[in-house]
Amino acid sequence: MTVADDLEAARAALVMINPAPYNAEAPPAALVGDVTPTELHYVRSNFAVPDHDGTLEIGGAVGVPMSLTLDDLRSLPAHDHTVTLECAGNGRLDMRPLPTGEPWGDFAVSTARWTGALLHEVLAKVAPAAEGVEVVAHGADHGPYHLQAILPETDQDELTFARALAIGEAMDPASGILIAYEMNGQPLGRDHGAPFRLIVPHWYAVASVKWLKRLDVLTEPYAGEFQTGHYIYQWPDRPHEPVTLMRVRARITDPAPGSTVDADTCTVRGKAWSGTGPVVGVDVSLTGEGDWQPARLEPPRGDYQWQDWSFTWDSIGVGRHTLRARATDAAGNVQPDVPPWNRLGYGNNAIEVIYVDRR
Ligand SMILES: Nc1nc2c(c(=O)[nH]1)N[C@H]1C(S)=C(S)[C@@H](COP(=O)(O)O)O[C@H]1N2
Ligand SMILES: [Mo]
Repeated sequence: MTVADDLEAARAALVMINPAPYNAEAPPAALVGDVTPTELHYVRSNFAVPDHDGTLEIGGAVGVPMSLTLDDLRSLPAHDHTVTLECAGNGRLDMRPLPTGEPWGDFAVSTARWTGALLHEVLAKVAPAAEGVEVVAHGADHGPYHLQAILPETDQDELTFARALAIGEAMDPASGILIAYEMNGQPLGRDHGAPFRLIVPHWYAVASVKWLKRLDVLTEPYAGEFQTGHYIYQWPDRPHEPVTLMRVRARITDPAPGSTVDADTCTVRGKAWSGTGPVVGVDVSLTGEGDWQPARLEPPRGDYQWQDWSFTWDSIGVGRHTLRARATDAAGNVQPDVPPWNRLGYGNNAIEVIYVDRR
């Protein structure tokens, strides 16, 4: 099988947003289970799928620079983390005026079981210098970035995807960051970052650098295009802020939007997640106004993944109904009614509204 066939098969079940670079949403079925089947996991790439030579170079301000292979990573203790990834641009299409950027609907979110070595254990081997402030991760992907760069100093003819994390976060065992080489028990596929990638739980997925090629410890903050140009909330009325943790959000997975229910009772189901969470409450409204009623929320099955919720909807009258679901997290964050508009269209966690008819 050629590489092209391989990718084609891997992409067959997704909803394409852009053929090149390939960007595709998950179908609604991706949100039903605890874990999204690999072939239903959304894909977001800024450049074409790159070749990767199979090594990870680690350097910069470190005592012991290293080059690691997949086998080297596999020889370290393996950890499984089930992680919900959401693109910061998910829901961009719902913002007005419409921001520039990939036109994502609401399905650039999925959950997979990732297996790999812990980033902090790998970094401990290279002995980061005391003056280190950030770790920058470079992907193997690169290419022209014409008409897209925000920073004037960006090389628009040849740019590489790179993102930095604070060294404290990268070295903290509690952050759960993986250099992952398996997804749902299989070697990583090419669209998802083969042979290995970062998985940074709780953050918008831009932090989870695919096709990981280099890690460098820096003594000055990193200011590349994907760090300080893109992935910045450009608020209309307050200072710009970097995109970091996923904002609290609930989705309704059942009934489907626009569907018809036959009985006068039905179970409404969905998912909820937050990077500043866990989610501590989901409320449902049947009026389109306030009147929030508590849903039943399942406890988190892990530290980094979405939670299930359900709500018994009784005495459904014949006709059209609006259904809304709103999540609140442990930090007290609650979803807004209206998307928090920003120029590049990130972080839309507005309350979902669907319509359902009772026959
Ligand atoms: N090297 C590299 N890593 C990357 C990206 C990229 O363009 N290049 N895109 C990021 C963004 S914006 C998202 S949302 C996630 C998507 O991961 P997935 O395609 O496995 O769902 O990868 C992140 N990692
Ligand atoms: Mo993203």
